[in-house]
Amino acid sequence: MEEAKLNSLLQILQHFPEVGPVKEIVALTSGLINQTYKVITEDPNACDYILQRVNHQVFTNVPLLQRNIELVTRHIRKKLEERGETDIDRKVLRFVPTEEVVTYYFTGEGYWRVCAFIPDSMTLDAVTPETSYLVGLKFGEFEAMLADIPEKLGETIPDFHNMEFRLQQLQEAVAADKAGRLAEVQPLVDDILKDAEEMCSAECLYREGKLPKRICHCDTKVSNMMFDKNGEVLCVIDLDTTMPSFIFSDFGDFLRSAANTAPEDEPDLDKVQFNAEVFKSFAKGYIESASSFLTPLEKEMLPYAVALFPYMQAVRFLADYLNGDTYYQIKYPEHNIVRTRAQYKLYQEVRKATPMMEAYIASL
Ligand code: GN1
Ligand code: MG
Repeated sequence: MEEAKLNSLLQILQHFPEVGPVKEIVALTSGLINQTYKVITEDPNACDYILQRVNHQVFTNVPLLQRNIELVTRHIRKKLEERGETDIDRKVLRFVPTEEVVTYYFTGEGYWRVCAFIPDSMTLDAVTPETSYLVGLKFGEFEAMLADIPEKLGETIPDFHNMEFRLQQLQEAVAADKAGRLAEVQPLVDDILKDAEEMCSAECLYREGKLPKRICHCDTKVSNMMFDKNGEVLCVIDLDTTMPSFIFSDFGDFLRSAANTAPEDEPDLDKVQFNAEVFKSFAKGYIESASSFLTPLEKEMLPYAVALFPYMQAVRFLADYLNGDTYYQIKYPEHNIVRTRAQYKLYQEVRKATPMMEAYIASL
């Protein structure tokens, strides 16, 4: 890392008095939205940290976002203490306060935060049916622990997983055709829009008072879960989108990455298949720990959730492609349309698997 960059990061760290003398700062590059660094301290017995700049173009209200995170982590910590858990700092994230006793520092240009790094932990890029059962248990438990949080959390990205809103954004992108790409993708747009009404059923049921919103993680991909060296699940990370949503968000978005046999941007559509074994073990774990709060309708609609997320992601990638790639970082010009096709293919595979999913959930 160049000297000037390092010095500016060290200067930011000065506002977090807990952080001791720093030995090294390493950039971590896996996230697409925030900038992330690992801060290694000089004292080998002292804590290391994760330093992050929160993207405030995407998360426009960082104080609200950090307030959500503080409330959520405090509530989970309390639950773990009440249960008599040991080693709690490995089971819930701990954000470090600034001298102003908030958990973010604004430099005038950007918002920064510091989180204690959990030693001997790792993330995974893929799951086996065995790990997805444990991850299912954990996500259900995460939601169950937050079911009685007394404070009201804000929406860090309003309408984030609102299918009607995402379709409206797509319709606007189609109408504007800013990048002149519509003609080339019109057949795909038509195919996707055919299922629009059906995919919005959660919003309709919500308006009819039949579906609740609960505190969900809303970014439950495989890589947002920490494991210890033995592969045991420790905790959920990346809490930026933790907010009120349908429980479909966590169930569906996890399987969108975990039960896809290919990456989310796989160009060879034959490789994009739905892994039924991962679905079954995740569903089993999730329903086990979420059964304390799930309503019969929520449970019955879990197969819909599995279809909803690749569908929503296809809609979001397609809108960004039509808008000229302004939201998602891309690695090549066609990236967003390749992603769209891969997510739409996964959606079609999930639809084919729906009778199997319904029968399996009914059997639990
Ligand atoms: C974004 O940056 P990352 O990978 O955590 C997006 C998710 C999408 C995902 C698709 C705030 O998440 O909603 O599912 O890309 N996050 C935001 O890979 O838009
Ligand atoms: Mg994220």
